[in-house]
Amino acid sequence: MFNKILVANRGEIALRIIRTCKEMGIKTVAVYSTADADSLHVKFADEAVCIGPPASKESYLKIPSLLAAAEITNAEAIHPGYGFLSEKAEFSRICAEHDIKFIGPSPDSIARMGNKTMAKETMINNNVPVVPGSDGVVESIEDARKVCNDIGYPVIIKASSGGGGRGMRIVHEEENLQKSYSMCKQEAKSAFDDPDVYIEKFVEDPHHVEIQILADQHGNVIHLGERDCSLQRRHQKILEESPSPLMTPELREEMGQSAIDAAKSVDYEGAGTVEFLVDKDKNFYFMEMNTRIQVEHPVTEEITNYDLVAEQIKVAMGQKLEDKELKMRGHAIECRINAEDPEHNFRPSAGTIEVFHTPGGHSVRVDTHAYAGYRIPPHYDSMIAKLIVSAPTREDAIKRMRRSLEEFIIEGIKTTIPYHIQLMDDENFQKGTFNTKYLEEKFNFNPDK
Ligand code: MV4
Repeated sequence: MFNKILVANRGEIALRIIRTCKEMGIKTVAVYSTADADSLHVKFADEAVCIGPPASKESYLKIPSLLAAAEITNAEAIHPGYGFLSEKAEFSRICAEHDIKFIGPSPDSIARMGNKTMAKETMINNNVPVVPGSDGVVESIEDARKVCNDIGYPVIIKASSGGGGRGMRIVHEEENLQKSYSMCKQEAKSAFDDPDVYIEKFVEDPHHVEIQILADQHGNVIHLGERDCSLQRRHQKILEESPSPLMTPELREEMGQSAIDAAKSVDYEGAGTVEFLVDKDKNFYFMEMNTRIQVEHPVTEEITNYDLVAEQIKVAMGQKLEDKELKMRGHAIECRINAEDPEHNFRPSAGTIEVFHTPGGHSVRVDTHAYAGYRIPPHYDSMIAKLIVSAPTREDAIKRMRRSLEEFIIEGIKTTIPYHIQLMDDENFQKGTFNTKYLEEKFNFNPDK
């Protein structure tokens, strides 16, 4: 058993991790930048170490400061949360070199999934379905032309070191290929310091369905069903749910097995998510694997009864996963509450929260680091709370979410709560007929409602 874990993160996820540690009898060390001195994760941890100024690069991303904090507090393990250093192979490696257990996969697993062309090749070799496209990196415009003529337009060019929607370009006709190819390479070089790109057939109007997996150090991998994350804006997820409205038991079985195969192919350890696109005929294709705990993990927790952070810690300590049948009960939905103004194109809304009344009642969960009087620092992302509800059916979960959103009173800043309320009332959302295009191209938020 670990005696003490350092949480290398901030905000709601730091608090989320600290809560599970407390329940497991593990001491916690929080780290914080000077901008987060009044944050709840600092208050609720057993110890806290200031690691630098507000800028992430000089605090939450600064590996030497995090290791120094772990060493002076005698922490045996580091939980990276999501974002920041959670998917940096180098951080996983340096932790290992200092005899600190990184709660997550090995540097090698992270690196093999982080490079998208390498990941795709690994999937092909392990019979995980992928979108037809180039055989690895496209080295020249002549190569690009040949690939595109073979697979047909439209195509999508993606940066090998990209991911999460960064560094992609859609090309509808050959006329635009040369320009898009060279621009994509240039952008990839400046954004990721890696000009490599690859090409895929562009899947029109896809659904985003991801499978949660858990892997122990003994080669056992299980899946915990899916989350539908199709409701996004500018590659930011807005709402996630489980099960997916499009899922069938047969498709879940197939996608679950593919996700397990994906994890096994890189000797994965810990919690991970395998992201798939699903097309209108319910064909599914591997997109990428996220080698961290994700923001939306609570929807899986609420319907499977697993504490995913506890599972991460247990497998990191070398425990074996129990091989029991997956039970998914009911339906869970998560709305991300951001400090943004939906009436003004979601511009960030900084400032002090004056009133903060959280909803409650049956099967309502609020994961947040915010409170009345909390000043939102402008240096980090805008998510201030996650509202998660569950109910026996999707219809009931939508009703519960709507009433919980109305109970959630935040004053002093603008939030995305009004946007979510209108989404709950939307017919297509209620019917489950939406894909990744829906929020940006079809759904209309009415500020006057
Ligand atoms: C695609 C695609 C269509 N065809 N690949 C965006 C995030 C990254 N994980 C993969 N992404 C996409 N890859 C092919 N071959 C469309 C997207 C995409 C998308 C995917 C999931 C959720 C929202 C999206 C929004 C725009 C594009």
